[in-house]
Amino acid sequence: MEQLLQENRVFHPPADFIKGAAISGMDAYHQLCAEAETDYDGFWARLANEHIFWKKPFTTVLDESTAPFYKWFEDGLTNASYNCLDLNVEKGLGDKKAIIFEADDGTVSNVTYQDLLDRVSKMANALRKMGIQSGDRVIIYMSMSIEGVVAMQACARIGAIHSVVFGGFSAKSLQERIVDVGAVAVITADEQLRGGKALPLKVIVDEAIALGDCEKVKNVIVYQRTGGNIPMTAGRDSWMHEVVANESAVCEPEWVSAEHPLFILYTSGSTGKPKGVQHSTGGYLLWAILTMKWTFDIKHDDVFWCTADIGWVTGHSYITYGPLAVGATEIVFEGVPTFPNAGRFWDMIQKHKATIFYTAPTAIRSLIKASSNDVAVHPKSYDLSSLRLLGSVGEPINPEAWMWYYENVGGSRCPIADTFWQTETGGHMISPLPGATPMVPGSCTLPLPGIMAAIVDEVGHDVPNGHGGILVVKRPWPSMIRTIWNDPDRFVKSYFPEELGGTLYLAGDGAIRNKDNAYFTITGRIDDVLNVSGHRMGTMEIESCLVANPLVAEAAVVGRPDELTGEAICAFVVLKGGRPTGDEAKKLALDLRNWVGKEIGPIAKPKDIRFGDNLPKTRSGKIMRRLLRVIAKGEEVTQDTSTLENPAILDQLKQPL
Ligand code: 6R9
Repeated sequence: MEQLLQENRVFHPPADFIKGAAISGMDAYHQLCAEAETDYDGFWARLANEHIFWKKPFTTVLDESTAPFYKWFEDGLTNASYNCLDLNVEKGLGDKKAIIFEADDGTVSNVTYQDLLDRVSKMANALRKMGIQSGDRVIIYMSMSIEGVVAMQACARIGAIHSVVFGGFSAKSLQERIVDVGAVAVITADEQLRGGKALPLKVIVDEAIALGDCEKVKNVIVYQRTGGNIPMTAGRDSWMHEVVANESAVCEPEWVSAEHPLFILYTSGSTGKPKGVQHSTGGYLLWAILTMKWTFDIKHDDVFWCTADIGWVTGHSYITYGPLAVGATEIVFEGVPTFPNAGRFWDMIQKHKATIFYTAPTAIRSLIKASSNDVAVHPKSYDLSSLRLLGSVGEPINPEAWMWYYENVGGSRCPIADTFWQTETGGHMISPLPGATPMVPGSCTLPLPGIMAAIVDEVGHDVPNGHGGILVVKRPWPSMIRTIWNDPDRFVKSYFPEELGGTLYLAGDGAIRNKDNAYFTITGRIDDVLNVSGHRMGTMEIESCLVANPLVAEAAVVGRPDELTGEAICAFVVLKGGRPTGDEAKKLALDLRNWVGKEIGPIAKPKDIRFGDNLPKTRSGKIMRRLLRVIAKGEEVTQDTSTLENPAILDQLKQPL
């Protein structure tokens, strides 16, 4: 154990993997990095010409004239859906399986590239018939399904900008996004099935629209998943199967500038409301393709499985766009990893002969726990010999979980790509390359070729290896965030802060590079963003929600380390009616948890709630979160509390309910 935590074990990629890999060996990696260093524009132009179909070729590569609003390949015309579907059919892959869909109950259905092209074209024609045009925004509020991918691709085909909202989000969260993005249509399903239970979707869309300011929404298109009884509003709502029924399977794509927005995806920032991260078409797609080839070493015969939801960026880049753009066969899974039992992932890998498996540390940790005393759901009870590569994403993977994943899932033969990236980066930034980079458990190793990642201090100066600092990217890259929808000032302030000189992209994570090999290790967020089970949440969002409850006077939210979910949410709450105790406190804590679940979504529910007569504040009235973090961890406060106005409050807050 000691040994593992010191991270001094190095795992080399297997020789036969190196032989066939897209980037084969460290020399090949260094060569690509050198090409980018020597001629940055030339490097990206070469790759964009080799990997993307351009209806009209670009003549400019990187335009920095309005930095940090960078533009890439701007006068080139392309279409993401054409690159993902038509191109593969034209290459003769029409009969190849594009998606193997496994439903919650285990039912399997397959679609080929030709099927998918037909379905996307019909849906795109239907959207056009509703008057939806290039540049219009469409909200997609669906669970994992072929139809979800079809909806996204259909938007891309006609140049409409999709904004997918995770199916677990509340009516309020959905409404805020509908309003902020100015959506003209919502695509949803009657209900979703997860873990054997039917959960509402369409009813939540109705609730969201009823909250107001959604007048722009002229159409709600409903995929019939369960056949559950749901209300339909005449003149606004229609069934997906009905609107596509008589449409042609031929749909001319909208040829858009490489800079045309492909999607907007909301994510948590450190303060205020969620940010609508806007991505481009050309640069984004280029990186989705390249990382499929470089990080995942995707080959014609691979069966690729990314377990993410389409509501997260991982589902965009590594379900809807990347795998299809490279003509791969991929698995799309509707359900949850623990239903009907915690062997579901292993059973599916065995059944579908998955070769590449990409999941999150939180899932790995929960499956380690579930299989520790139940051999039936342990990976060793399944035939996982089809696997050749594993991936991890969403949060740091601790060395113990890495080792378990490597040995038990990968049979000590599969490299692990620990991919560090963000909603804002569009695709992988720092990751081992499976046919090149020697791996160290817990380290995401080295930046991908062309990604100028570095570690700096608070004023933007480089720090030497071995010293912790702030993770930045020094040069713009094609798949980077273009702006925050409706809020360009916030884009500049959040990602290119003055304090760092205004030209460095600030990721929001702390990191350190190893002295010997310059490997990166991510040490966690430097802002007030929590990472719970790989999901980003702002402490402010949860605090505002708690304070919006009529009983609550004040609230402070912090994270504490949690074995399963990485971080857990702890809320310190002051009630208007005074501090409750005993059963009353327990009941109120439950009510507040449910309140947050209803207002934001179940993943935002605080794990711990503590009540106090007050919160620890400085004399100038600032809540001292560093003290709350210590208390949340259950540790003794040894820090200086001399600036605290009301030190006695700490003892009160230490007491669990
Ligand atoms: C893709 C995605 C981004 C934040 C990021 C960081 C954390 C993601 C990680 C990782 C360590 C990794 N993160 N991958 N930390 N190692 N391999 O997760 O996007 O939801 O925007 O979250 O997640 O803190 O800043 P997103």
